[in-house]
Amino acid sequence: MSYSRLNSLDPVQIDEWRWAPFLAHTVNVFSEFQPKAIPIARDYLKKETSFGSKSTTQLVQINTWACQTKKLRLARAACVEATGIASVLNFLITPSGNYELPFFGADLVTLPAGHLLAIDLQPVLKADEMHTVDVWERLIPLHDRWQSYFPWGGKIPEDAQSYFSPGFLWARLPLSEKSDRLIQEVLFPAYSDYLLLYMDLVNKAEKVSEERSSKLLAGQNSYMRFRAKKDPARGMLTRFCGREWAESYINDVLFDL
Ligand code: DBV
Repeated sequence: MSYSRLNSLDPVQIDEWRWAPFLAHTVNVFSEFQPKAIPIARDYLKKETSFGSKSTTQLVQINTWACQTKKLRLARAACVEATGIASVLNFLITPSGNYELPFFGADLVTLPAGHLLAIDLQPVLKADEMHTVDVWERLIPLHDRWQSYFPWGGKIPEDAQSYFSPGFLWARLPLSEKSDRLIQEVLFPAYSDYLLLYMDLVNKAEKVSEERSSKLLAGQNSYMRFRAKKDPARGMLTRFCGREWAESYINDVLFDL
């Protein structure tokens, strides 16, 4: 009988999951911020199902790690492993609307066609300098340092561009040993740098006015609506777990307004 998870802070255990070191590091960083568990239904905390024909049945494991802290409304990781088909860490931090903070978003995806790697401090209000200047001043040097190791990920979907910063670390890599090394030796420290910057911004953030907070919340809601509507994983989650489960996972857990 595999290990069951009862709350969103319980450790995620997925055998041979390539993104385990990234989540372990994230959990370790959050341990300094008095994380509180989030009420999530058991069927979304840990889901095991099988995929494929009789002869090629593949185990699919989906786990959700999540918490909230004083200044962060929700930090949640969707962890997917279907060996040979998909291996994903999709991590999103949504700050409280009371602070002038961006989102932290990471989409680390391995498919038969290759690796897709996306890490960013995504603006809640992209066209608002009061929201972006201080962040980008520190983010862009980090991006200059790390993006150069990776081939650019290619065109970002037109309608998604307003949700990314100029410091968006974006790459696509082939499946190879060289890519495996690049992920362990370069992407991991890059991810740690981006997360370190984000948590330092959180530490320094001070409460904003009511008026400003409502503007930030409006920006957060438009982002959440967009992500829920256009989630590139919808097809995969529907194939693995059926339409009803996938829609509820996307709308009620991952991009919950
Ligand atoms: N993406 C998610 C969640 C995932 C997930 C919750 C549970 O938001 C996985 C899993 N992302 C995932 C998968 C793919 C992508 C692609 C499986 C590959 C889909 C495919 O090719 O079949 C960043 N993720 C992508 C893409 C981008 C991102 C830009 C390529 C999309 C494309 O080519 O169409 N982060 C992601 C994103 C936004 C963001 C789309 C939008 C604002 O913030």
